[in-house]
Amino acid sequence: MGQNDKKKRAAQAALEYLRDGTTLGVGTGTTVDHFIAALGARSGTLDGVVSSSERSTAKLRELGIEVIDLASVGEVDLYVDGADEATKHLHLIKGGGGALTREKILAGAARRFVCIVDDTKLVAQLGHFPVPIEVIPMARSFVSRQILKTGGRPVWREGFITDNGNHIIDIHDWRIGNPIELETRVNQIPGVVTVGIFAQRHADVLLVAGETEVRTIR
Ligand code: A5P
Repeated sequence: MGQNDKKKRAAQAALEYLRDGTTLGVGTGTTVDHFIAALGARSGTLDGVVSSSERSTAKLRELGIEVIDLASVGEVDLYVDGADEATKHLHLIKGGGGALTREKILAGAARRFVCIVDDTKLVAQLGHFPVPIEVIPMARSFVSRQILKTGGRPVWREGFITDNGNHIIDIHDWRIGNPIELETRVNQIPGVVTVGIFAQRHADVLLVAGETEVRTIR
């Protein structure tokens, strides 16, 4: 079974967490695209859908699903999103697609965060996948210099502008022994909007699709 089929399976498994009247947050990425496609028929039973990116909003609207503002509901019952790396402690790296800021807001605003991945993304320690950081454009070089002091190698994602009008720096070569500590440290650098380490607010449930089954890690 290919990676895309596994992504689809993980996405389908997340449907079981939907209830009638759920206010749903929808993440971003190719795994979530499968979730959005599978959502179609179920969307009428939901109370509202909040999106984490312009990309997901467009896909939801294509299916005739209305998208509401987080500001109008304050919280969501359930947030479903993918990840670039995940550990059995439910810590994640996210933001490969550049939507990390709105994703982190939705994760924070969610009563339950269900993360859907294929088994190639399950790792013992985070950091093989470069960690995205969204920065205010004028702070890009300053933040990069601060990151060098932490042992990371910052690479500007040139030409990419986030939905919020900011830039992304991808941090290579970080060995992330303590994700909560590193997330906290990076959050304190002026100019950082969001770091793609999701450890303080980690997933509540991780659905990992393998060759034969979807494993649930809580
Ligand atoms: C988007 O910004 C990311 O956080 C995605 O959730 C993550 O990159 C997973 O993407 P795929 O499902 O496309 O692998």
